[in-house]
Amino acid sequence: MRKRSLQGPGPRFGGYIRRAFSPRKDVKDDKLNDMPGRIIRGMRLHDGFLDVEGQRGVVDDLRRVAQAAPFFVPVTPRGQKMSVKMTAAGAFGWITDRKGYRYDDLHPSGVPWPEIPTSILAVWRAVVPEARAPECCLINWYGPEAKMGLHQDRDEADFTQPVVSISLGDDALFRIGNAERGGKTESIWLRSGDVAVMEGTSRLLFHGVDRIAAGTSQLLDKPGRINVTLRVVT
Ligand SMILES: O=C(O)CCC(=O)C(=O)O
Repeated sequence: MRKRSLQGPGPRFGGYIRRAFSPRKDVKDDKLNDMPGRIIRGMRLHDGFLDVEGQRGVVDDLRRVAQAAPFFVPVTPRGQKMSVKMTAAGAFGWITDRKGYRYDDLHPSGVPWPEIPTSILAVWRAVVPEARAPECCLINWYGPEAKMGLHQDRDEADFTQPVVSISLGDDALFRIGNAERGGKTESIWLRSGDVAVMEGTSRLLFHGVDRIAAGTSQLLDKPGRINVTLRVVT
């Protein structure tokens, strides 16, 4: 399939990924292990993984993706509009409409998805160096009122492969639950530049976003949040 190249001015592998990980003072019970990042229910959270320059670079690259593959309002199989807008890059985009949840190799307008920007691939390689290359870079736009219900990421074929999530813009209250629906959940604030990895025991945990704290970040040109999730699909 023909793919348009949408890379920015070039990889910024040098300084934009923070090498010094300092746990936040507001975070209690940090359980650090041999890789940087703290563990919450098996999910690895790299606080402040991207510095502001790195975040801006990723946002610029995402603007180019959205020019080629515009954000759309997804509709659940029951016909309910989701509150986030979505687009994607990579070989596949995740979509939902009356026909169901699925990966598709075309944007709903019929054009192929753009390539995953190198600035985003660099994050994947840094945090999950052993994993296969991501095939989907799902991009969610949260306006101030948007949220995402508790769900599992399970439309992929190989659950041994991780899901990597990058937060940009306003803070989000992220809820993480269990491998089955129900039971106790835990909530944490995800902030701009944070990177979360769900793999192993956390790969199939229910998770969602309860709310956005509008105006907590100046990264984007309006209140809201972008979340990027990278997945291996096949
Ligand atoms: O916005 C987030 O942090 C989570 C996004 C998510 O759960 C998803 O795209 O499946």
